[in-house]
Amino acid sequence: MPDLPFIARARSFADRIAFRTPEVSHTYQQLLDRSSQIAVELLQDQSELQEARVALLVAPGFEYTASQWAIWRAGGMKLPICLSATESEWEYALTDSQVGVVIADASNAPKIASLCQKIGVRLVNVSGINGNAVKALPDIDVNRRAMILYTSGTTSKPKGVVTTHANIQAQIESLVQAWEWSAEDRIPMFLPLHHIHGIINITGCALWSGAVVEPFARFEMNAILERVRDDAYTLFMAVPTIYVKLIQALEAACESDRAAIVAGFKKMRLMVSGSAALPASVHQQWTALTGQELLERYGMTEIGMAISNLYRGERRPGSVGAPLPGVEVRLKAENGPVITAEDEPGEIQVRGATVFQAYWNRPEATAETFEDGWFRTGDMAVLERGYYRIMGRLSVDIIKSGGYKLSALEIEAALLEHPLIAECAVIGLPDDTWGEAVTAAVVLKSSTLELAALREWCKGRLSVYKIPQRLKVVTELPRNAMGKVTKPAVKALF
Ligand code: MCA
Ligand code: AMP
Repeated sequence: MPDLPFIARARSFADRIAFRTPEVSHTYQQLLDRSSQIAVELLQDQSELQEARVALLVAPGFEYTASQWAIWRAGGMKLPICLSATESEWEYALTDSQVGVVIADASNAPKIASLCQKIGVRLVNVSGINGNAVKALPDIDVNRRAMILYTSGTTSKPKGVVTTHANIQAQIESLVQAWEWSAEDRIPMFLPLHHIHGIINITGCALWSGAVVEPFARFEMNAILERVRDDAYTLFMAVPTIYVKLIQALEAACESDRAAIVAGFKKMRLMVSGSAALPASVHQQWTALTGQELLERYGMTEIGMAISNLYRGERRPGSVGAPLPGVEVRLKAENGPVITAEDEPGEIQVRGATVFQAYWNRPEATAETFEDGWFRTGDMAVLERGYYRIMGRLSVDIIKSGGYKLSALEIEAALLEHPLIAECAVIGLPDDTWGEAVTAAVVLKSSTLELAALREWCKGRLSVYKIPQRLKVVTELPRNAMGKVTKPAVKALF
């Protein structure tokens, strides 16, 4: 059987640079060699991992991707976990997916060592692997399961989204075609690598194309802007919050700095925004500042990217564009017909090779989310002059903040552990920087509760982006006749 396609492609780019940092560059050949070395360590005396789950807690860059490729080449399923998550969030993902091995780098291994010991999982410190790879690696079919990504939804705890190698390849090929990726491209990678924006749209497409990735540990604005000034990039992909922060930075910069940075942005061949709604005003401000027309696109963990404005064609502020190559999109009225007319809102439903296989160990949830073979996104949209415009979500319990999808129910469950909180309702309120701000209305058992104290208490219990930004103490939560909290009425309290 031939190599997995991404490996075969990497061989064809062997001498090209895959990753570049200020200190060191690594070629595609080095990526192949290192991944084979790590794969041998993962395999030990097994001939292949047979879809065993291997979690990845490695900083973005060469070692992260070498580890990812190692898992795949050894026949495992990759479970990337959030570097800044709390221990209980890690424990949930590791136990729910029945992970057998955690790969961590030297700086992260100590942080997860005691958890690995507690739940009986093998911890591999990737930084310590330096043997020569001598073992033949197994043949892996593209229809094998490759990845689990945990995504928040309408249930309190996140669900594991399972994709095959074929799904991942379809997601990458669609974007490579639509946005005309080539081996001449150079892109910064500063988004977290436990979500598809970073994994598929940036790193996956770049390495499929033979392009150069410059990894950053996080959104290190000053370092990234230095490289923009150097004309280091042809492409740039980010969430709306980052464009808001860049606009603020450019407006605050002195004339000469601003001119130098703007010149770098101007030269790029494409700048993309996604993961959350890009306000038309931000789109227009960015064009006014840099001359670049952002290309907005729409996607979801379960389906990769589905809809995009055109690379060569109209980029309409406030719209997400038309279906991407290989992706079928329809709008459907709830319990009603498929909508074929323009200007009539409906739920976005998606079909195609890009669509995930199942939620990990949740057959009912998987079945519920498909209708006649179409994946139900839970997002409402309307078709206007050939382009889709997102109108909102069907569930009030899903919050998008800084590009992260959060479950209000998960945050409520955590807040109810607070000794003073008797009841609570969590909502997302519009926020100019974060898209939505996590906001809590609480009924107390006694005493008072300040936002600062609540935020302090949440640290270590919830990831930073889940911690409420706004708080209101109320004597009772608004409820309907059935006694259920009405979230629109909760929003009206603020
Ligand atoms: C952090 N802070 C926040 C939030 N996050 N405040 C309000 N709301 C938030 N969501 C606060 C911190 O507590 C801290 O406060 C301060 O902001 C700086 O935190 P830090 O984490 O350092 O911020 P940052 O580095 O500037 O991060 C902002 C970010 C990051 C770069 C936008 O959130 C990010 O990388 N988001 C992207 C997530 C992503 O990739 N999503 C794609 C999912 P203090 O200073 O007081 O301590 S995939 C997806 O959605 C689909 C498939 C798709 O379509 O792509
Ligand atoms: P995730 O679960 O993190 O994959 O987030 C997917 C969700 O992000 C989608 O269901 C949408 O609600 C939202 N989303 C992604 N891109 C856009 C966009 N361009 N405009 C509005 N919402 C978006």
